[in-house]
Amino acid sequence: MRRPVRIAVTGAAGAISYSLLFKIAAGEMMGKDQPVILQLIELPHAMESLRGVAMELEDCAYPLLHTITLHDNVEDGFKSAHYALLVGARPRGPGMERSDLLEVNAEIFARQGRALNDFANRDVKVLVTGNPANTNALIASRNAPNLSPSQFTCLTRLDHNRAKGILASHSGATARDINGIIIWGNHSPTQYPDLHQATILGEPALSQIDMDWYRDVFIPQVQQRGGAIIDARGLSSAASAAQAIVNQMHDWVLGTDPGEIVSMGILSDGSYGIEKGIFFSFPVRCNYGRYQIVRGIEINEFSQQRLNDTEQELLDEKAVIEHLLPKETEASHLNLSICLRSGVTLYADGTGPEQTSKFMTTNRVM
Ligand code: NAX
Repeated sequence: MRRPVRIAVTGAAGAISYSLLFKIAAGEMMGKDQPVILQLIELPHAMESLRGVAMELEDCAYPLLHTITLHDNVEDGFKSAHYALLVGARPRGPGMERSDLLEVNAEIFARQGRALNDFANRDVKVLVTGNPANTNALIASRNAPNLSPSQFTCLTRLDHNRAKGILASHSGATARDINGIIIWGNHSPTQYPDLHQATILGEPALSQIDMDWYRDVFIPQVQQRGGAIIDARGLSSAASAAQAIVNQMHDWVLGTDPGEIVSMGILSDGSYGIEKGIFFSFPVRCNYGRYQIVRGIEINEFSQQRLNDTEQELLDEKAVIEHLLPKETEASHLNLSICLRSGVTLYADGTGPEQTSKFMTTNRVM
């Protein structure tokens, strides 16, 4: 049996976690041979509810569930974590402006970034789900000066899966038959679900569906799917969000299938002209526990306009919380580029992890 890995989860008594934790404990995220330690974190007032969730996890008698620990603060909860799933966030309250929402969450995620920096494992992998996910990821990452920004991602796999599911239903294919879906940008209604690279059973998707349907039905449907689920169910998407978290972490850690493209919110390295220093959803492939942006995709005028819109929204979000971003991490966030093939994380300014050993040097940081 392998050594257990430590997975910290915030918002562990919430709706998403009520699906997520059981999937993780069942081995769906890290593999069926990987024991897990769950470090569950909640706000102090939700600890009793969290205790109930922990009892249920215990009652499932999962063979892979090594230990469960409960924490009412992130400093304890992130200790030695190999993976951190930041699910909890402050929801938008009545009368709250979007800028207020950005600011209150900025404080939460700044603290979480510092705690990850100070207490988590050096190669921790972080996935931010709590909304506004892209900007929260930026705040956490900017507050973790000793971690690489490439250790932070935000969840756009739900949007990716939604696009795949909706296209499958419309075309009569199954989700398995579809590849090449791309979600660009923000996890918000400005995101751009791009089908220009998508295939259905190996043939271009856009040659098999009506362009008007793509433009006027599909794109808004994917963009507005979260709202449609709230309208229908009276509650926000939880089980599908949990599935997407499992998918995104699974692929990041264990790799994507050969030829498969997935969407992940990651720090922009300037690819496709997207301004550096914001978390943006890109098409990626994963291997060796790393991700790399799929390059060389042609962007037509239709797509470019949509990329610009969602990029602008992220720049506006960043402007609202700019004063909360530590200056010391600005350079590392503007200089990142990741090369999957060599397994090396490069910094354009030539800085990188220190080379100290006189016997052998590698500059792998993750
Ligand atoms: P719930 O309100 O059911 O649960 C959130 C839990 O987080 C609560 O139990 C709360 O006590 C806890 N919490 C809040 N602040 C915390 C903190 N600072 N530390 C630890 N725990 C904290 O929400 P749920 O439906 O589980 O959704 C969680 C988050 O995911 C929300 O922000 C939601 O907007 C976001 N989503 C993001 C998605 C994405 O694709 N990126 C999709 C699904 C979801 O809407």
